[in-house]
Amino acid sequence: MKVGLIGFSCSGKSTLFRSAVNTSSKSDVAAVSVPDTRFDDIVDKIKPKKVTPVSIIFHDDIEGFMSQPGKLISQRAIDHCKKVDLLLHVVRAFESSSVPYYDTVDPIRDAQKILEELILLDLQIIENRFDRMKKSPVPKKPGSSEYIEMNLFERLITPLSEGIPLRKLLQDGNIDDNELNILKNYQLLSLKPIIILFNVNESEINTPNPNITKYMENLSDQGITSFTLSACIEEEISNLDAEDQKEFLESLGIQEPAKKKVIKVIYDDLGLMTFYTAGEKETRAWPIRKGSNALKAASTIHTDIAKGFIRAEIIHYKDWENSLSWDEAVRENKMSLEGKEYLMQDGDLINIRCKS
Ligand SMILES: Nc1nc2c(ncn2[C@@H]2O[C@H](COP(=O)(O)OP(=O)(O)O)[C@@H](O)[C@H]2O)c(=O)[nH]1
Ligand SMILES: [Mg+2]
Repeated sequence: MKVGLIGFSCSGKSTLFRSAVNTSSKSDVAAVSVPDTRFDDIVDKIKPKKVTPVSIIFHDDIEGFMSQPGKLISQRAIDHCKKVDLLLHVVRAFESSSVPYYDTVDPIRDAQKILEELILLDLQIIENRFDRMKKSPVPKKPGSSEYIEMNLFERLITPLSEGIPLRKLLQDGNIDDNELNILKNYQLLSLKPIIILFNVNESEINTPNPNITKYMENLSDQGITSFTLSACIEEEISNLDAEDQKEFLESLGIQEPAKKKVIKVIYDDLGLMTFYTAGEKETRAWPIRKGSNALKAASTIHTDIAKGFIRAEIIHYKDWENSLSWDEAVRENKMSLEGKEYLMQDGDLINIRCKS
């Protein structure tokens, strides 16, 4: 799972990137572990030799938007957006005379500009493809994939021209699974989940500007989650040890760093949940799409395990929580034996019986 930070230059992307990945290195790609108290508890009890939490790969955008005069997004920035699964748009909402900006600070304008630009880029691709298909002399048999694609693209032009992102059309059930598979070939940007982070003045983290709050409600109606945070404060927090962090958060009147909340939402927006394999050699948390079955979980672990699948032993974390070990939970009848079609639940611990 790749997450790409996007936004105008000097909006605070790299500051946030450093605070999320806890590094001062110059690399623009880094893995971040997903905070998970259930996993911490499992590891605490099992004390395995190796611990592997779920991680998300963050990609900073070194260049930022508006790096070319007259062009909102450079080809490099477009390619950066295409290669990730979720866009994290950092919007400048802090004032600073020492940090230059391309224009006055106007967070709503910037957030809106980028949302519109992503739609326009998709519209161009879809219109071009539709025109080419329409002009092509090859007949398109009703029911063929070309036929479905041409009809789909024709249908998408109007809503995109009206500023409706593909993400919303999908959410509202206007794109079916078959059509979604076609769209996936085109790396369309308004189809990707997006989260907007308003990087506000340090004094405003608990009392954001009412215009921003109102706009955030508007975004929420469109199915877009947004947060206000201060990149500078996040960076300060990430440089403190656990004890000092707690004190600092209390002094700011906040419970947890924004980073934690944002990672949770990223995970949710990507449609993911977690299952665990709790071994003494290695205890690992695995991400899986919500609605996946036990066979999918097996293939996430290893294709050979999926091939030899016999049964899945499942104990849900809630049932496992008060047991000291897997064996004890089994003795207490907390384990169920499930087949390939069993629908995995967020928090399942799994052990797969398979032919080797
Ligand atoms: N006052 C203030 N300055 C910030 C904040 N976030 C970033 N900056 C400063 O803005 C400048 C640009 O930040 P950077 O993270 O490099 O922005 P990027 O171009 O979007 O990657 C740096 O000097 C940061 O210290 C903030 O929340 N408040
Ligand atoms: Mg940067």
